[in-house]
Amino acid sequence: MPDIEALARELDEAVRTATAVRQLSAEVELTLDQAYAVQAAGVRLREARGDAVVGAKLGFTSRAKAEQMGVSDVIIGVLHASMQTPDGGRVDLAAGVHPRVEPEVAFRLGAAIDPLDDDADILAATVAVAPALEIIDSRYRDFRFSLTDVVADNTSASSFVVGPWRSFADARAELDLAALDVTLTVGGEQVARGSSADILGDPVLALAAVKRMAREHGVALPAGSIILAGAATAAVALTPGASVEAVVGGLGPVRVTTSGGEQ
Ligand code: OOG
Ligand code: MG
Repeated sequence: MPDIEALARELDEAVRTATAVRQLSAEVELTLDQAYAVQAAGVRLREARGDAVVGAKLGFTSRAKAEQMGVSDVIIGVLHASMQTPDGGRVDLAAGVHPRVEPEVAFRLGAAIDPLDDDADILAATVAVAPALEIIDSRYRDFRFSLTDVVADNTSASSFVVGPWRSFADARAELDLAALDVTLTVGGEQVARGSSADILGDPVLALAAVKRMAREHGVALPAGSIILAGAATAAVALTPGASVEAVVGGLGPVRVTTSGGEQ
């Protein structure tokens, strides 16, 4: 039996010291359930430090991401308060191992959703939508992992930036959320391009997927939860002093700059 708590502490230490560790799968064979148990134990360690759960994220909802990382199953991870960086804010690369950025769509839940409640309507509970950037940072050497490795490592979650929120009802009435052009630029140069359709065919489908995955893997969806639907394009390595912008069609831009991390 793998020592779930010890593995969670090892990954938590890797986050806090920004030091890469060897892939867990090189030494222990984890089942998917055990990998989610490691993730949950890591969430408890953060909560014990006062770092509240503020939402959930999906990974590998686009072909571009699945191909980039060689993992094709959709995964769920947990977002904490300390991970949120304000729009236009700065992320310190020295606080990470080898951070990458990816353009996403974010949703916000007005009310808590109990994933075990068949009648809980996550679409009806969704009040807002926004363009977003996710900064992922695998704690594993060379940013390489198996499905269970990346699940245990809280799906590489590191930080995220949410652009201007707008009413979900208004956005759905005025825009085709399944056909928004997505661009990622660094220093004014376009480094990735895609469409919101690349996220499960329609990012709105991420909401039902989050509820299903949260039920399967014991993830909480408190009121006010921010849901990251997954990247529309492959992720791009961050360099020091970069100004990063994603534009998600009519949802508009979201920005972050980087500091630190000079080698
Ligand atoms: C895992 C996280 C994937 C996404 O949006 O697909 C993810 C990784 O690529 O390290 O966040
Ligand atoms: Mg992501």
